[in-house]
Amino acid sequence: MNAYIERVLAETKAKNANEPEFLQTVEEVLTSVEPLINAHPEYEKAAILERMIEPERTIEFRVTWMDDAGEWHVNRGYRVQYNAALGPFKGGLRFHPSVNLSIMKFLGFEQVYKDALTCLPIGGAKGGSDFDPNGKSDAEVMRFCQAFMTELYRHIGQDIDCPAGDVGVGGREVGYLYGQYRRLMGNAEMGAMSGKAVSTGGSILRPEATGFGAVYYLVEVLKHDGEDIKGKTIGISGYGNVGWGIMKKAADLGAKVTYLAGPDGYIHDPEGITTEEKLNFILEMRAKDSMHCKPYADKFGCEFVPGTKFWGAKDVDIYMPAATQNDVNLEWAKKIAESGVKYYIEVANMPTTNDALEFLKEQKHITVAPSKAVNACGVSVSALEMSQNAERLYWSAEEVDEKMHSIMTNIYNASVAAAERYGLGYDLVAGANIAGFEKVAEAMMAQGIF
Ligand code: 2IT
Repeated sequence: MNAYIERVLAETKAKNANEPEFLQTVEEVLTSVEPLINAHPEYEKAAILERMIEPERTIEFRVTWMDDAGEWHVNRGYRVQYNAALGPFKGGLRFHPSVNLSIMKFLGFEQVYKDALTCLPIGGAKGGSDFDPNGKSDAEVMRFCQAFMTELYRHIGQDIDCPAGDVGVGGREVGYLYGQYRRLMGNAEMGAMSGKAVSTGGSILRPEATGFGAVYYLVEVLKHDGEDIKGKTIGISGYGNVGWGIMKKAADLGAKVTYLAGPDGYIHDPEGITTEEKLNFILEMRAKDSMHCKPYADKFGCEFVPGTKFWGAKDVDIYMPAATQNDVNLEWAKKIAESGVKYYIEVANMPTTNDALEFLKEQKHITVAPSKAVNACGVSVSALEMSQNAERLYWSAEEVDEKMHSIMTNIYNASVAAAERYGLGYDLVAGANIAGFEKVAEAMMAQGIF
């Protein structure tokens, strides 16, 4: 390995030994950009890697809120403002009990390169809390969001940092967060948060964007092999916003999601989750209880297999993990390889452990696509929301969709080109890392060392 990368990796591991998810993504990205680092010896003198690994700013704060019974609770809030070389910090907020600094830093680090890939003027950040919105009343969620923003507001702004949603933070939460921001600031600075409802300055198609974009990217991957998405079957994990968007767009294009995994097990619907009734049921099911997908099987009379994942099923053409990090480990990756499936398209942030990712990439019969590229349409439409807010205009669905298409095609093409430029062949994972990394490094070099 390149000596500079090796040294920085060792230093990063020593310094952040208690942050496994963060180390996982740093190792994955740094190893794959080796040809780029080899080609730029000046990066070492400018301490590019060290500066990319250290967030520009990390904010950690107390969030105190009252439940409906009048009991007080204290959660921990975060905002990791990772890198703003390309534009204001941008990235989602995650509310989930698993949230800790390691998860925030891994998500923030990934966000920097994802946001660079979009070619829109946005830096990378991530935030959130270990608050669990599941099972909370609407009033509790509102009070939590208001308490969270009462600290966060002083650190964000349309030209500073624009948070949005992620796991556990959807339109409702963004609404409450933005409402509190507006109240505290005394102005309607709409570009300070994205993922807002259309009625309050949001962009049309933002809820659908991540899932739709993932399917647009998939279409490019299939095109490369002379394949059509029509008639293809897809297995996904996760039925949050992203999974829902995939189901919807796949159905629009004549494909169908036939496997769906949730925290409680998986369902198999050979007919596909394609009708409006089924898609709406998914939304209702998630709103009621995001921990169980079994109600879908009960309602539509299909198979439910409790307590396991469907990775390894043979009667599906494409796997799209869209749940959360480290969904697919080496053991599952081996089952995926044995199944004979040709496409492994990551959608959730870092859904694959590093050894599993390496293993899947080595399988000649599988094309692997990285989440950084595949799920970038969500943040892209967030950035388009910022543009619309700055213009004080709303764009039509056609306008937004057309931009979504071209952004995703560009990301795919830029990834293919970057891998080829560095002699790596058709490597979508390294290609995306290199293309994103190159943009950030160039901007940092241009701005001087600090
Ligand atoms: O992971 C992601 O890209 C997001 N959660 C969306 C971030 C955003 O700013 O819309």
